[in-house]
Amino acid sequence: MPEIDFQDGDALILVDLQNDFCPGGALPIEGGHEVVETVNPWIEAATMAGIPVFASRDWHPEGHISFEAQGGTWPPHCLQDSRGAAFHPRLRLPDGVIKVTKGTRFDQDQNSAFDQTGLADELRRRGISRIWIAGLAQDVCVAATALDGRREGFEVLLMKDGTRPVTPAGGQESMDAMQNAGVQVIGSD
Ligand code: VGL
Ligand code: ZN
Repeated sequence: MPEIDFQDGDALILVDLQNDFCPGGALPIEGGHEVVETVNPWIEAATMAGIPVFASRDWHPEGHISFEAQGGTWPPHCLQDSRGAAFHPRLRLPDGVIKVTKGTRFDQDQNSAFDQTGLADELRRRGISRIWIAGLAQDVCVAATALDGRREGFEVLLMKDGTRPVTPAGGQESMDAMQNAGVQVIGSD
């Protein structure tokens, strides 16, 4: 486990740790289920330290604009109230987890957990200045969330062992983009 020192003013943000992004799901990411096991101890450490835990979820209506049949990029995934949209059963979310629901708009996708959710103001309201991010997928929703976090003026730490990309190339590209934006990468390498 990399050095994690949670302190007052921190939040842990878990991005889209849902069945559809894990092997067997509609948009499976290699090793997605491993991330779940990796983040569980971090959730526990955050909870012990009194650090709030936010869990975002992709939550699409039927025929969402991001689906291939509608001219989008992805196979249908994370349909509202479906099993695929549920958080992974092995993810140990704490009591008091704060859920952030996104991807519900009919007219556009929302990759970032900050995109029109009010998350930035909610974090500020809670006195949070630094966010630790893990989840899926590194090159899509994790990167979008981390970059928006920087734009909103937060210190952003990406937990490298707690994320996986859709593609290796996307993983490298997104890592460069995040580091260029001042995201600190914590963990192996
Ligand atoms: C995501 C593709 C489509 C993600 C969401 O959570 O990274 N990826 N929708
Ligand atoms: Zn989606």
